[in-house]
Amino acid sequence: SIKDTLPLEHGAHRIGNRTDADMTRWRSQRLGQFIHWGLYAIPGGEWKGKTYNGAAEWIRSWKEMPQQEYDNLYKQFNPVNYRPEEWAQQASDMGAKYMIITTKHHDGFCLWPSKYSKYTVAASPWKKDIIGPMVDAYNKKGIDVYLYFSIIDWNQPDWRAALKTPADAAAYQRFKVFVKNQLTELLQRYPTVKGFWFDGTWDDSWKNDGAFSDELEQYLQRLHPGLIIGSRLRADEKGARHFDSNSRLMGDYEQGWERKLPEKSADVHGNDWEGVMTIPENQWGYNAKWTGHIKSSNELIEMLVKSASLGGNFVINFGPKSDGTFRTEEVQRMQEIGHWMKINSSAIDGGTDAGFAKQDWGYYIRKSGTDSVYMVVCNVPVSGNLRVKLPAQTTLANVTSLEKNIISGTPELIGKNEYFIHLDHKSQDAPFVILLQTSKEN
Ligand code: FHN
Repeated sequence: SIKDTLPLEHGAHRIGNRTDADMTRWRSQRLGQFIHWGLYAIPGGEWKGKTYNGAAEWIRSWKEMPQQEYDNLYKQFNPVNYRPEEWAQQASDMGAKYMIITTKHHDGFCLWPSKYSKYTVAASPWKKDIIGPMVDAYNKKGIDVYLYFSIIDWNQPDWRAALKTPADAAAYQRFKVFVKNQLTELLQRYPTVKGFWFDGTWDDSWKNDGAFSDELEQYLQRLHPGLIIGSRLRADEKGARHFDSNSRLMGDYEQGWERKLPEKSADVHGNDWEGVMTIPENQWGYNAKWTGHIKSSNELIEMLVKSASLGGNFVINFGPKSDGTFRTEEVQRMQEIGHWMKINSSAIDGGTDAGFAKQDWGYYIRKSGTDSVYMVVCNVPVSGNLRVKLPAQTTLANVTSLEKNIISGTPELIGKNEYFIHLDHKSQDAPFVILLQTSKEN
């Protein structure tokens, strides 16, 4: 609920979603690939025989690992098997339409040879830029690239989580110049990128400087028209994040859906949104030992479907090994999701909330701006009957399944605007899709 009671200088500057071509494209894409890659892939969640229980990319904050040892890992960064064309090919085969790469995570190590830092790939045995060849390879496959950038930077002496003294304030002033320089550098080096994916913006130092993040966002979007920036970057002048103190979304889409998804359309308030998901529980960077529940391809497909049905994008995270290859579990999921997408992607691309009453068998997805509604069936009823209740004054004009031999006969009218679609066989090993063409009653 929008209160709109406070006059805000650094709150939301736009009401409603962006309607320009870049954001329309983002909205049609729906499936993305996230990649967390950096020095943390070298220890992979282990140090001197001990296992770190947190997220692998946070191992530097573990008391068992001396920070100095972490900060020297760059001397071992040498991904001799890094083949960006293969990465792009497998992302494309998975059906990803965009990707997000960690140019710099919280540790501050830059995967591009930044002229503003000594802690970059240039100082590693690999020496070469990682980002440029990646952007080129993915773009060649028609995949848009977004740059993840952490504001938290454990390597910069001027970075502060909080400003307690005048010296802190002076250091943070310098840090802000450094951030702006790096971001400008990234846009100049990689002009085809579509946006920044900001992270590490929760510290007091950042939250209490809403004026800076606001000016920075406007500056970046002037420099690179169309640039997409989610709601994690900014805080308003009262320190409210994502949504300003009048409950209006800041940034181009809601970026707070991390390892969780909305349940119903009311949860997203009509805003563009994106969910990011790990395959294991909370591991973004490479961890040699995945523990706990590991999501199957079908689970991830169901999450993708749910996201599209609620008008959002779904981004699956991968954490490559330090040599530049992907673990088999990840390769397998990319292939399985890709296999599913080859048959069913028309239900996902440009998908949005259908506005139909939810049914227990799964999710409805409307092809945006059309009368085509896809049913994605994730739970088959033992009766073999799929209930479809259309909105008032709507009739079912045509029903087809994207895979053959799924539907038996024609839909049975069982009530006003209500049907059973009968299944030919009930056993399925993956979600399946039925396309409904509806028309308005005269
Ligand atoms: O701390 C990070 C984490 O390592 C990872 O990068 C995720 C991705 O959304 N973001 C932060 C936690 O919110």
